[in-house]
Amino acid sequence: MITTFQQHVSQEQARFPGASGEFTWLMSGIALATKMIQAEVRRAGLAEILGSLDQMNIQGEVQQKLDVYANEALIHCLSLRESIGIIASEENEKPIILAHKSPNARYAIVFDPLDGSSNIDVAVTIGTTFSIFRRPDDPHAGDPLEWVLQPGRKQIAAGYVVYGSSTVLVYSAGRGVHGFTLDPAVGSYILTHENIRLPKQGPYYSINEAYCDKFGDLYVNYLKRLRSGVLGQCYSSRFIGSMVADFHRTLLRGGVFIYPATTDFPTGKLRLLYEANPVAFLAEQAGGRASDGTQPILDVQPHDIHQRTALIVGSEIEMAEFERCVQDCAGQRSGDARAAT
Ligand code: AFP
Repeated sequence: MITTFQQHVSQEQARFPGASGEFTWLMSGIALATKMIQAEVRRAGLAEILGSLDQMNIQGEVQQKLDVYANEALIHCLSLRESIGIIASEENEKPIILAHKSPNARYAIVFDPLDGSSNIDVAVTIGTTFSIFRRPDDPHAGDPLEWVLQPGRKQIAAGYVVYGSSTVLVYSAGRGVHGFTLDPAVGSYILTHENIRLPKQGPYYSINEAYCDKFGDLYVNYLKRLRSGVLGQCYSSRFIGSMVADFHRTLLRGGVFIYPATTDFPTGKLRLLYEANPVAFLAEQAGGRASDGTQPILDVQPHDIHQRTALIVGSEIEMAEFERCVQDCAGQRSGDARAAT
């Protein structure tokens, strides 16, 4: 028997007595929008939708036409859901405030409509990431931004869709991580990866190594240790340049994905809300870990919706080794400081 994404979400929701069905309805909005996006992605070369719009988005990046389409598809499909009080998109400077004052508005949703968009024109895997928060206890108090400026630990669900050799939706609502592959013949996401567990150790590390002169000794030493065989194996490297695709491989095969702070991006390049939080939630649900270099990503209190962060995410063994390197580095620094006094 096949299980569709819709059936799976409904079954999950049915476990909660008194659930209104609004969460299922919200997730169906994500499913619909991502099917629309994947249809455009598949036709990209044909539909003359390739290329840039020659305009900058809030992050100072050139917006791609597909970015704009993906953003509009998600906003359109989700803003019809009365249960959503606020939407924050990587593509919009400010959050879109919907019915946040209505008692029916119970959720905030944040998303990156098209992650890895510099890969669009070269037919490389890209994706959509999303995360969902419940409204704060007192939805009428204070700034509506409070709905989205919650630590990642408060996400009630998160996920992504990769538009690769197949289209795969991966999500967790706090009860394991599940993957669904789009069957283009019937237009439904079908459960293909039930209860995904991140392997304890994997064969790959994934980092843009061309920046090794731009990230600190901590990361240089960590990579050296991975290459040295100290973890009982030789590593191979993979880096696609679409975080969602790099994370998808890491989730299924194990290993570690790293985007450290660099001299160009001193606080990291990836966005905490749209990119790091959803993958950290999935990684922890699947038995892995995610850090910003100093603390678990999910414990970071955001102060800005477009805040950037460093991200190290992956399997238990590689993450434990990373933490060991952090401690060594701190020990080295305090030793150096003592020697200097
Ligand atoms: P784009 O959406 O501009 O392609 O950026 C993608 C991304 O934020 C993330 O998905 C990649 O992991 C990272 O950038 C790649 O950045 P570098 O090109 O600096 O390695």
